[in-house]
Amino acid sequence: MALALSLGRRGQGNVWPNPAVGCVIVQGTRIVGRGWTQPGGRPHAEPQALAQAGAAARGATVYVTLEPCSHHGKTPPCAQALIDAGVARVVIATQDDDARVNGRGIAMLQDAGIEVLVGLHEDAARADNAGFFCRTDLGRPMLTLKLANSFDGRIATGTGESQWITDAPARRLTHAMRSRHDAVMVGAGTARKDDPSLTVRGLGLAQQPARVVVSRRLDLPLMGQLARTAAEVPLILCHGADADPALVKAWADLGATLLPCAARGAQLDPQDVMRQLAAHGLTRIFCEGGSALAASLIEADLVDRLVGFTAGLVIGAEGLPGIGALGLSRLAEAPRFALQSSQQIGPDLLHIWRRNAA
Ligand code: AOF
Ligand code: ZN
Repeated sequence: MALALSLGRRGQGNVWPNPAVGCVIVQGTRIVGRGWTQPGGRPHAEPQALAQAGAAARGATVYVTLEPCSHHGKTPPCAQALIDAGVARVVIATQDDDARVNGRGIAMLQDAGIEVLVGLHEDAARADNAGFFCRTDLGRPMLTLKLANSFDGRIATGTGESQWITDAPARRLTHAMRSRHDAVMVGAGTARKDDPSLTVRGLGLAQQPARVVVSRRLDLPLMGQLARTAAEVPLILCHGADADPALVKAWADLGATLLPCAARGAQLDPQDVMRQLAAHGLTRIFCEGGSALAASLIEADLVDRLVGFTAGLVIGAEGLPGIGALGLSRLAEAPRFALQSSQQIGPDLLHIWRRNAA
């Protein structure tokens, strides 16, 4: 199952809206098939592993990180494929919460006389597919907020200089983290100030994560990096219903996907932004700022994971904070996260914190 989990993780960031599943087929003491969900979400993991195993699947044990599907979707049900192949035993890490499956895959296998075991490495399987479960159970994507800051929590000097606070190894790791998410997200201020491309560079990726920009007015540079790359790498713009129709059309003509979202005061409603992104199919989002968007997401309790890269640099009170005002007066009101891991990356410190089940 540990091998199936690591195979499954290969799909993280490139199988949305589907979960990233891994499957290993064992005949006696020999691994005869290995599979994982393919880019775009199909084929599923099991038919990949079954194709490799061929006739050796008969009487074999199958380790799969998610309950095999029971529905006729764009592919036939994986549970049926396992039954047809004549496997003897299926070990499943966790049940599929998708309403079309939800225990029916397990029942199909059992009804066919196959021995089924559920729950092996369940916590790891839930964590690896936290984005998928978040979308199916809560109707929103899993959200990671990443900040690169100084020892005193600043992300730039008072004049806005921010390149670079952390060293090259941390920045390389950030690109690897982007690649394991369905989309990289920033607010309009960051898109205007930094003119980022938000692409993953230097990893030879076949499929880039989508880029999401949250901008109520859509007043983003039409000549910048995002506009230039809109036709090559998916660009999703969350905007308000009151955005200038000429800008909506200009961005659509450039190849961007436009998602109208509800407003709340002067900003877009972060809950609705997440709902619309989930409806578009996104399951794992990596938010890289800026401070206003980060604050609105934290305030709405939508942040599942905090990823911090902290440098041994002290900027002082004139420096810019990574997260804007939350309007808190009491510590008891401050959202608390639990430390998941910490590690030295080159000269910097990486620390990861979790809020919910992410
Ligand atoms: C599996 N193995 O590798 C994956 C599964 O739209 P479809 O037909 O591709 O179905 C998508 C659903 O199938 C998805 O919501 C989830 O329930 C399941 N994903 N199932 O047996 C896999 N990726
Ligand atoms: Zn399937």
